[in-house]
Amino acid sequence: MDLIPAPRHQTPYATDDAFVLGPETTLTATPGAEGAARWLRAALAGATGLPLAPVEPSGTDVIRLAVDEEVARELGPEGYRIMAAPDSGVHIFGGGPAGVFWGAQTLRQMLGADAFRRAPLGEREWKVPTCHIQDSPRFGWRGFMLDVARHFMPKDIVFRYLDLMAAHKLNVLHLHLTDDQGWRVEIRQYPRLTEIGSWRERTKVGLRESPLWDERPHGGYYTQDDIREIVAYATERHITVVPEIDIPGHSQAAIAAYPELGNADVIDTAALPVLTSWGVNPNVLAPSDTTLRFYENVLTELLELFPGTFIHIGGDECPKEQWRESADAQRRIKELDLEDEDELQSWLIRHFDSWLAERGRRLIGWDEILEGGLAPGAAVASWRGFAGGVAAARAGHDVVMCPESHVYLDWRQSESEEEPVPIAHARSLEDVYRFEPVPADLTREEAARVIGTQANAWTEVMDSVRVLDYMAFPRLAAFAEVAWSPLPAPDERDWAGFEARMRTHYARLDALGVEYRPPAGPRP
Ligand code: TNX
Repeated sequence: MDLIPAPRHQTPYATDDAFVLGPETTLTATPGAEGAARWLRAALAGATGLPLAPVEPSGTDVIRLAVDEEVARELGPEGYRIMAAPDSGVHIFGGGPAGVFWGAQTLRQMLGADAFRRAPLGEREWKVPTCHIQDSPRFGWRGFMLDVARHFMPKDIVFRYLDLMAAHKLNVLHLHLTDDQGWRVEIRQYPRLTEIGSWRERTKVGLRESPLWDERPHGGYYTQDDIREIVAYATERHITVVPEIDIPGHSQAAIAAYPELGNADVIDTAALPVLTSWGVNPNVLAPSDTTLRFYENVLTELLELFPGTFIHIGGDECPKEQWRESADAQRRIKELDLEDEDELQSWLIRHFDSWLAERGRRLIGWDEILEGGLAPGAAVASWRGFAGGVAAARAGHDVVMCPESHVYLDWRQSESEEEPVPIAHARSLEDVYRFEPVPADLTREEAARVIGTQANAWTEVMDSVRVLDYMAFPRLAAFAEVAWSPLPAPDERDWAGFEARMRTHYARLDALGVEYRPPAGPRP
């Protein structure tokens, strides 16, 4: 069956002794399992052409979906159990609605690669091998970050990736919505954020010496209704969408729209365009009351759109030169009795930490938010290696491990010159498969602070879904197994076994039309 991610327990299976789906097969769901049943019926109706009617089951020609208390106790809300046999049908018991849904995803994989197509190929036999599966995730946060700021990804790409995430049992979509090069979400109170901030003049696709030019302006944004639609689509798939509004660095698109947000006593902020180059940018937000009120208002609108607990406020790569030169910023440091500019950034982050906490939400930020003192309720996304995450876990903070060294999907996949323009060094599929999110030197208690892991797709070098597919897959499949399955230590992982299962998985990705990097390299 070659399931990916691998389930916790799976009995040997028999394809010659299988439950066969037919025109009479019914699909039933008890309360709590209807959502998964709706998804499964729609997903399989495309490929199989079978009605899978939701009528009361008669006999054993049935797929039953149910929420089950015993499974909840033993495997948690995301856990599930599948029992399949020709004489009893298929049973999917989930610990909660999410567990039933992940079980339904597993069932689709059990049916074979053609179950991933959108329309039937003709007569086919749809077999569910006789077996018993028991499964539950290792981490609660199994994330994928999509940078829609550097290159805007229209919402159909987001829906596509939500489907791909669900197929791999990933459950957090982190949308990087703002950066120097673009602002991608409608804010009613500040229309210039999208009127001005969502478009830029032509930019280089790639870094420094790259000869590639994208000879046209680039832009786009999501309306608030688009966001509601994305969040609803994600929710149906048990995926939480975490929005990121990056402050106080990576904010030039916002300053281009509202120059009063920048350090106007240091530079002419009114002359700043939406940035057309990449990298770390000195033009950062002023640490002023104007900035605080502005972002409180932005976040107020975002809280209406994104119901999840966590709001990401960035915090990465904020050069402090302008704050050092700004009389206003220096006055603020004195007033607040702070040591330096790092503490000033920390003060800004703390402000939003308590602002969010008062509204029942939690702040998450990149590991730079540790510098100058971590806000009390903050969770940390550790990207510059593991050290930030380790320090945060030791200080009792929740951590999402996403070190660039292992899970940055904009890094090349081999040293071959023929790889598409990448950001940095080679990180192969095997490197990702051997990624261990919890450093061995953490105590049990500290390790429990690592609430999950995330793979990040920064899109400076990805200007289309084709390049995104190539960079994300197959590595995202290996990452999903790291996030979901209880794998042994990196050196003991069964890489050959994973590669063998991937052969079946490539056929699934082919059926879905994913343009993954071929295992033989850029030119197979
Ligand atoms: C660093 S990761 C950044 C991003 C870039 C990325 C490229 C992080 C928090 N900041 O702005 O896109 O490197 O790999």
